[in-house]
Amino acid sequence: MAKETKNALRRSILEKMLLTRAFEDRIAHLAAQKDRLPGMQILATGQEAAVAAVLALGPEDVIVTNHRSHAHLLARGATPQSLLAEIMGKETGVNHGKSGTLHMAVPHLNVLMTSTVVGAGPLLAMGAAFAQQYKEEDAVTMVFFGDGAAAEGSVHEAMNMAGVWHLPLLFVCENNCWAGAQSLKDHCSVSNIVTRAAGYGMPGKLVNGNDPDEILDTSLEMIARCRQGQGPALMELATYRMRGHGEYDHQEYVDPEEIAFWAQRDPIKLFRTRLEQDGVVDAAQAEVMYRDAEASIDAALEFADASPYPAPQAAFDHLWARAEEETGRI
Ligand SMILES: Cc1ncc(C[n+]2csc(CCOP(=O)(O)OP(=O)(O)O)c2C)c(N)n1
Repeated sequence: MAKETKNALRRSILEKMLLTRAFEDRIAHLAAQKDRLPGMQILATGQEAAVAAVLALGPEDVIVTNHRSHAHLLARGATPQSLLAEIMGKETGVNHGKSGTLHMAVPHLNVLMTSTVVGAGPLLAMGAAFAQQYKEEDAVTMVFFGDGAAAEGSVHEAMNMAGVWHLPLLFVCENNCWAGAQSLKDHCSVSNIVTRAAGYGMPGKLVNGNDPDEILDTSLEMIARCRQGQGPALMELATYRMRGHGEYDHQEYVDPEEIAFWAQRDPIKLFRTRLEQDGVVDAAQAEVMYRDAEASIDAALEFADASPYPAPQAAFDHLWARAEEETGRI
């Protein structure tokens, strides 16, 4: 990839990381106020570098994500308005206020599903990748899941069949060291998920999950491989969950030194400094990006607040998608 194209991509990555942080900081703020947001809120704070994987995809590709989805959805092009309105249960939300935060789908952006059913994503993604292969499309599927999900039988089944059928499926495990209140060593027999790739006949790569450059390079390489019909691959992002499992969870069970260690590795601070050092953005441009992100969240909140709740009689609308109408696919 030409240097200028790559640097333009790196600028977009920083922009989306800043947008995600501004979006999630606002959610945390709203969640702390009584009766402002329904349900639980699960944030990807500290994991924003994952946007690099999404930005390595083309518009024809499909993504499937999990309950920690904001970075993925914003990177894919979902607007803060439509996501915030959804989270607030409003009619103008991405799923007309019916999915709430944990099950958002954005068919026109090929975001097939967000699921909080742990381990459900990879099997669904396997189906999407099978369809892409069957229809001889030049497209791939990328599925995000956590280290906790990697312990589910469904994820192993998906990896096995993807390996057997050489599906164009990129598994992206965001290993953020925790699954709910369980640490990795309490639920996983090996120290890294990536070692399991060999068992399913696919390449695996462990990357620094707080480094967007590493994620971008590995994603581009693995996506190209999938697109060329060489079968699935697994990328593990070694990262950290900076907030609890939901905004009610204040992480009393986590050693404060562990959180402090990872705070030093904040992916946004590190990437912003690197792009400034590389001359890809200057300090003033980065500041404008930050302010633009904040302003777009202000506007999104105004929009969501002013939006109506869905009418009770709409409860049975939009429950089933017509694939050909929603996505142009049959
Ligand atoms: C099948 C299933 N089992 C348990 C849960 C409860 N649950 C929700 S998220 C979660 C932890 C998931 O951990 P991980 O996959 O590592 O993702 P992370 O939250 O760390 O990003 C659990 C146990 C669930 N939603 N679905």
